[in-house]
Amino acid sequence: MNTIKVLFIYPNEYLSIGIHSGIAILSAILKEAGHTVNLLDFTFIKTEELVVEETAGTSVFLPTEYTLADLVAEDPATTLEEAYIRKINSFNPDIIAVSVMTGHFSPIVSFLEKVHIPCKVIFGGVHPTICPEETLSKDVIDFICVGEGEEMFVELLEALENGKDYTTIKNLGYKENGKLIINSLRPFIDLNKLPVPDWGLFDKRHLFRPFMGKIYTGSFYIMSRGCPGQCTYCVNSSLREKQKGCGRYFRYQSPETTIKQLKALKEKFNVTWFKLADDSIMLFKVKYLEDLSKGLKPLNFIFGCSIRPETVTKRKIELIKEMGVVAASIGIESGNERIRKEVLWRPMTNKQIINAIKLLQKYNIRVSTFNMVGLPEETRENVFETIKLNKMLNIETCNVYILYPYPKTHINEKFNVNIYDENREIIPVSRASKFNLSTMEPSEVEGFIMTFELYVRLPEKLWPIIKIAEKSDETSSELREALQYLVLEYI
Ligand code: B12
Ligand code: SF4
Repeated sequence: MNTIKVLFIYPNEYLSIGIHSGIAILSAILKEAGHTVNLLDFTFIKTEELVVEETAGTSVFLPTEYTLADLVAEDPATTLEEAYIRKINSFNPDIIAVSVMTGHFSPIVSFLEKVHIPCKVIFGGVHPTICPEETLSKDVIDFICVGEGEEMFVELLEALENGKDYTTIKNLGYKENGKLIINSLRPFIDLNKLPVPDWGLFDKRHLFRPFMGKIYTGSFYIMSRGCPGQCTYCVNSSLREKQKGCGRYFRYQSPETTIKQLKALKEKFNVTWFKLADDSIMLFKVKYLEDLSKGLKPLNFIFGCSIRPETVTKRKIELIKEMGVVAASIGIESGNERIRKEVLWRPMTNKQIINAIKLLQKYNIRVSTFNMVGLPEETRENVFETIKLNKMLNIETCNVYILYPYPKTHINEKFNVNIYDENREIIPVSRASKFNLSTMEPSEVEGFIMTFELYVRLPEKLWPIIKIAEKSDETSSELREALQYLVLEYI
């Protein structure tokens, strides 16, 4: 072998658009090391007819001249197997590299068990990092990457290329005579040494961004790794624990690196919009944001970002506004302070959330919130506290999810949740209500997913009607449609 041919697989959901930063960084690094990289991305493989549901939330983005549905309209429907075989035949990889979150794990393992695999397979990403033994125990997987992959993957490919010993490579997991071996971890890498992520590996449609009636070009970009938070439903505590001794867990690159990289992405891909994927931009120091803002302002980007409400200050908001931030997402998660503090370990008060959101709104930054239902100890009344908090803040878009007890999180361990079904497959995120962690029935929790935004956006007088729409029968579905229409046309 001269150089190694690496085929990344991104087992993403259909049309869940956005460039995967992990794969894009690894691809740039592998190409720099002289390898050939290709991608099998499930995002645009049209396996089913697209159903575009216009939800109340989409209204804030205002219609644009074309939609994502238009972009895929001409795509021929195919199966994932056919797409895989075509790619394998045309590229003929030496190694298949799969990046997985927990939700992707069982489907992609079953997929690989079904198809013919012509070469070695390595898995990396959040799931192999938090559940290394489980991942490596699968017959179809030869290697895993635990934690950061930049240096490990280059060293592994070099060893494979030259027939050298790979058994001492840090962050690597492998099998020896059927035994699972997971090597120790290396120090965290210097984020300032990372190359510009290889967005060119991905389908251009990942850069499609409708916002406020216009279409922008761009995707996710991340300046930091880790998070100082301890939230009980999040894998961060477990990632921190696992990587103890690797260096400072919450780490970030310099503003100069960010400015240089965003400039390069603008030149190459005509980028006008970035979603900063860092857990909270407010965690960066004032001086950092000053430098960032100074360097980014002349580039005229618009940005979306995430914000932890208790970290907000007026000065930091002024700076992000100056830099081009036009939208921010904030995790409310629960409107009940006790649940938020004692169950979720999110110590911020309602007052802090209200002040943070009002301040953002004052600076004309559009706010979307993240909320959860189905929380341990949660009652129907508590859900209405979350709804009312969103309502009083005039939130333009609220996202709501059912809490999923991801492996190795505090909640998973406290309630000893088994996330596997009878076939040892991970229960999908779409069936999270089945974990039954709250005081409500799973059907009631699912009902809130379908109606949460209607409760937020329609007057309280209509709530008894929305309650009828919480059910999953046909009449309720028609009623939801009528209520959605009401929101879109009149509110
Ligand atoms: C941006 C982001 C998103 C974006 C984009 C996702 C994406 N494709 O990158 C969007 C908004 C789409 C998203 C959605 C979701 N996300 Co998300 N997301 C993130 C976030 C904030 C940053 C990811 C990132 O860019 N990291 C930086 C890159 C460089 O790191 P990385 O991907 O881990 O890659 C490194 C290593 O893992 C390794 N590596 C990764 N892959 C591979 C492969 C190989 C072969 C090798 C060798 C190495 C390797 O090397 C890389 C470089 O060091 C993370 C939290 C976080 N801070 O990581 C959550 C996170 C990944 N998301 C999470 C979740 C739960 C979701 C959702 C399920 C939420 C929901 N309820 O809908 C959805 C799933 C959507 C989907 N399509 O599947 C969880 C995953 C938990 C878990 N156990 O799986 C995380 C960890 C958040 C959290 N703290 O709990 N997410
Ligand atoms: S603030 Fe967000 S990323 Fe940080 S621990 Fe909490 S949920 Fe996880």
